[in-house]
Amino acid sequence: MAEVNTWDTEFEFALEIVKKVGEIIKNAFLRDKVVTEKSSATDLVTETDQEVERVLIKGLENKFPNYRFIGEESVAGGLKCELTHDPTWVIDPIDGTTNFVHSNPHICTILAFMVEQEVEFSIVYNPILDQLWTARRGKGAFYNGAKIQVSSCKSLGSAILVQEVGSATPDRVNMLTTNSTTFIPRVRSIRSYGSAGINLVYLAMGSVDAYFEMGFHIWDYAGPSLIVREAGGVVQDVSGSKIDYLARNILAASTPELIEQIRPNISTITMERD
Ligand code: LIP
Repeated sequence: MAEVNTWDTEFEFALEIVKKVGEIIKNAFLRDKVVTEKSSATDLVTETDQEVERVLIKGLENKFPNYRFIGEESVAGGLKCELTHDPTWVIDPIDGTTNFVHSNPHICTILAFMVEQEVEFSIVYNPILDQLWTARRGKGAFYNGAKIQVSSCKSLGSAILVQEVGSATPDRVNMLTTNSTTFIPRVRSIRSYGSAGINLVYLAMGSVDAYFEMGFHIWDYAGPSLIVREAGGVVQDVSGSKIDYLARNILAASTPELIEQIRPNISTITMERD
């Protein structure tokens, strides 16, 4: 029988390089940033995002010359977002760029490794607070080396739900307003950390109980969704189907009971696929 590849070398190397680029982010964190608007004034990129992505791609490419890349800033620069069955690094150099611009520490680098369109392992690192979350398929989820698990929350009335403004297009603002009207009276409270990666790893470690978002991209949610799953959480498409990494949406919760109380009440928008 053929031996199953556990991608140990890739995982160890990825951990090292994510920590290394954390130094670049840390050094720039309290300084003035060079900021450019991408699709709108609520969709930003800094020179540090671009530098971190360049350093990650160069380092990973030197070590593993045959693997493909999907990187947030490379796609913003005009490259196609193409997910094939080949081994692929999926990169968000700084998730929570608006937080970074404002020197707000809820940021992270997200690095996912996908093979056959499934996430094999995932690394989420907040270099400012030195917080590291990792998961490998079938091997559990970890925060700074300790195994983590989602909360046991089953009732919406006892749940903390995460909602994000994201890039505030008129249709997203409408959707958020409708969903706020629906959910604020039904949940214990709402949080918004400004980074999809942080939202999902907080869910994985039981700090919040549920989260849904529409309009973001594969680099924001593919990697961290494995961490939620490996921590025992449920991750699916907002329509209730299997998660689709190019469909730009996610519904994640600590228990199936919560998912069932949330999904039928979500107001959705139609989006172009990645
Ligand atoms: C952002 C997020 C945020 C989400 C935005 C956006 P960026 O990523 O993680 O939580 O709401 O849609 O994608 O641009 O900071 O890497």
